[in-house]
Amino acid sequence: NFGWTSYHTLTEINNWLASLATEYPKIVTVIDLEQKTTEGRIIRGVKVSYKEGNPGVFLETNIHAREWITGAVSTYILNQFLTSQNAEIRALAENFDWYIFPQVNPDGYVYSHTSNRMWRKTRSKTNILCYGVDPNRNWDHAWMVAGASSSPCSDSFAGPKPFSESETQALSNFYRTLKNIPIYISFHSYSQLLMIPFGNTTDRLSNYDDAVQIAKNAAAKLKERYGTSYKVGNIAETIYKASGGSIDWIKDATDTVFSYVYELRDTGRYGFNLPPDQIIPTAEETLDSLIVLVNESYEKV
Ligand code: 0X9
Ligand code: ZN
Repeated sequence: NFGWTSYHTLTEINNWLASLATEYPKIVTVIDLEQKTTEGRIIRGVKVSYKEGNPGVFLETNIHAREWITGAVSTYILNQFLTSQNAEIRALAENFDWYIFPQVNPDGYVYSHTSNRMWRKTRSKTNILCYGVDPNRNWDHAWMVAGASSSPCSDSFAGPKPFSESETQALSNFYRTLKNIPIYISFHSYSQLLMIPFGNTTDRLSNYDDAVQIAKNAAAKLKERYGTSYKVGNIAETIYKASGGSIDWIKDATDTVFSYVYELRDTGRYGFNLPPDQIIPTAEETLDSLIVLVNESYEKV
């Protein structure tokens, strides 16, 4: 049975997503992206829609394979949207159409289970010695401009060209087919940060003041439950310069008004190996913050 006291395999997650569509046929639709991964796997997400005409929110998680907490938190949130009796969670679930893709780098995720727990990248072969491209350096925005490597053996290898990866192609091509998605959110780990574009420059977005204020309000809400502190700001000034990330392309190349990236727990004690007993508390506090982040962002669209 699916739960949040341990981390799940890709197969368990994909089967669980399919089971939701059976259990909630009027609300949940499985979305298998048209393009498969390098190793031929399906990239599966769901759309949760309670009514016609809702604005959309897109949630992308685990683009970096080893960041297991991110996919665990997005499935927890998805489950809450379907089962919670809390009024604020119900409103968030029912007043937006949610596109939730828990595992957008399935090959890497499988590899992080079977071979190397610390695997980050995709599993494409650009070099005989070293596999994989950093899928969060591969999007076609300021590609290879900052904090990205042209060496196939590097963990931040941006790829031979923008959108070289099946996975970033699959996701960006699908995203372009969607309409009315004012908000995009990506979960990474770890560091406890909540950031806005861009990764290549500290230049301010036209809606920088709103985005930062909203993110600060969301981080304040997050802290209320367990005291977890998050830092807020532009990517380049908060973590480091890093270009070619998903939220930057989404903000620059599509009509999406607000895009955010979380770096979930912790700050380094366990790092990517966050113990499974922290899945539920991390998910609860993150969902607390999302209620603020999404509602306040939508007011400013
Ligand atoms: O380096 C990254 O891609 C992210 N940090 S992580 O430790 N999870 O790898 C930061 C993402 C910043 N986002 C963009 N550069 N768009
Ligand atoms: Zn990451």
